[in-house]
Amino acid sequence: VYDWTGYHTLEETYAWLQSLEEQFPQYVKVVNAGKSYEGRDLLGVKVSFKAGNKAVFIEGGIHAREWISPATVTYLLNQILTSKDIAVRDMAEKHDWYVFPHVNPDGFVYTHTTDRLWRKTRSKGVSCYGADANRNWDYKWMSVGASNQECAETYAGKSAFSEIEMKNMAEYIEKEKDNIRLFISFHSFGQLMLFPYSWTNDPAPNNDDHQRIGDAAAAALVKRYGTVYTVGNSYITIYPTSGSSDDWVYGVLNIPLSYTIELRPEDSINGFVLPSAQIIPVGIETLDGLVAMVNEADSLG
Ligand code: 0X9
Ligand code: ZN
Repeated sequence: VYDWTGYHTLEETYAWLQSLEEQFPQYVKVVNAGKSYEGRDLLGVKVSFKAGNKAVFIEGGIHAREWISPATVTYLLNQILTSKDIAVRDMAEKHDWYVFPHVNPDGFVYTHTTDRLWRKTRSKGVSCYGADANRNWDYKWMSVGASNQECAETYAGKSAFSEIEMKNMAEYIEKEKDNIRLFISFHSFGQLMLFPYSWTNDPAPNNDDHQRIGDAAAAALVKRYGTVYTVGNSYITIYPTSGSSDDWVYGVLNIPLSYTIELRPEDSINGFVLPSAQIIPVGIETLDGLVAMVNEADSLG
């Protein structure tokens, strides 16, 4: 059975997504945003308990080695579908959910077969493979915090949306954008809740809303096990970047709330390899944060 006591392969998670559609045919639809460079599907699910809800879009796995991201994303999805907790049920059923655990499937498979610490996509270049999928989106592309060197870890790609996975995800999100109020991209690590902009230090128009909603989420999350998150705009709180998915959905699609959440650990010699015993605690505390984030966002109207 599919559970959260260990990390899963792409195949296992995709099979689990398919099984959800069979288990909850009235609420869950498997959706496919297209193919990856190596021909894998970009699978997600759309969850809708009733018509007329605004949606939350959850992106996972854009960086291949950050295994706690897809693990947490699937944990949250499972809770949205099965939790009996009143606050979770209320949040779940008042929103539609788009959940894509693996937007960089080729990279993820490569972390299982060959190099556990692979970050990028797997498109073939002249001397190296892959681009940083979180530098490849078509908004302020290559303006700051990205590299034009093919072999660099933050290589932005030959051009904006050169990576087929990001082009396909962007087209999918754009198609659904009128429905989407909140976008969340899960990464690791650092225990941060980041919001736009990341390409400039100028505050985004709704900086204070982003800060307040992020603070509410961090305050709820810390109560569970004492895990401290720092909340702030991306440019200052982590470092300047451009061409990231969160800035694109905010800056180009005008989706009003957009976060990048850097999960556990806070700091470590090898922070991308989080012991699997932490998947469930991370899931539990992150669900607390999500409930508070969504409630606070809803109170904005
Ligand atoms: O560099 C990144 O893409 C993120 N850090 S990671 O260690 N997971 O690679 C930080 C992204 C910060 N920028 C935005 N949120 N746009
Ligand atoms: Zn990342």
